[in-house]
Amino acid sequence: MSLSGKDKSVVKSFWDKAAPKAAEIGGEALGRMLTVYPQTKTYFSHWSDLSPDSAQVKKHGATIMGAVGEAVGKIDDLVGGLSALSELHAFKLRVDPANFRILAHNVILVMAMTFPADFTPEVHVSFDKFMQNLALALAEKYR
Ligand code: HNI
Repeated sequence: MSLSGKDKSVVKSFWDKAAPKAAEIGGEALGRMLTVYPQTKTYFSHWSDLSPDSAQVKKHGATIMGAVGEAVGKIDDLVGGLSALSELHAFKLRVDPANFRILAHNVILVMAMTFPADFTPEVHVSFDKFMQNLALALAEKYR
């Protein structure tokens, strides 16, 4: 399901609002993913603390959301824009791409928690489509 011009503008203007809180949102989303979907913990077994309060989880949550923010800037070419990151996850980290959707779900949940007024159904639809397209782009090199 490709992003319409309207989806892109909705995502960009919502991101302008969310960006200052991106690091915090990423930490919360990653912490929830690791707690609620414990199968995702296998990829982070080299970390000493996988709890939601973990400094490593918070730091990596910020890294992930930094990449999501860059992806907003590359919204017209997610596959090209995310190809290096896709390659890293496919060949070096060997992350099962099913997990991208699991993380996307958690990011959306935390967006809704953090911005109850701004995360309208209209924003939800477009942001969900964006995260699904981002997940697809990250899975592109798995072939
Ligand atoms: Ni992901 C590293 C972005 C989903 C497991 N990941 C990164 C880095 C970025 C990143 C950026 C740092 C790259 C570098 O060092 O050059 N990851 C993203 C994005 C998504 C995502 C944008 C989806 C929205 N990653 C996932 C998922 C998993 C995952 C769903 C596993 C369940 N990522 C990792 C692991 C690392 C990683 C593992 C290395 C972490 C470390 O510190 O060793």
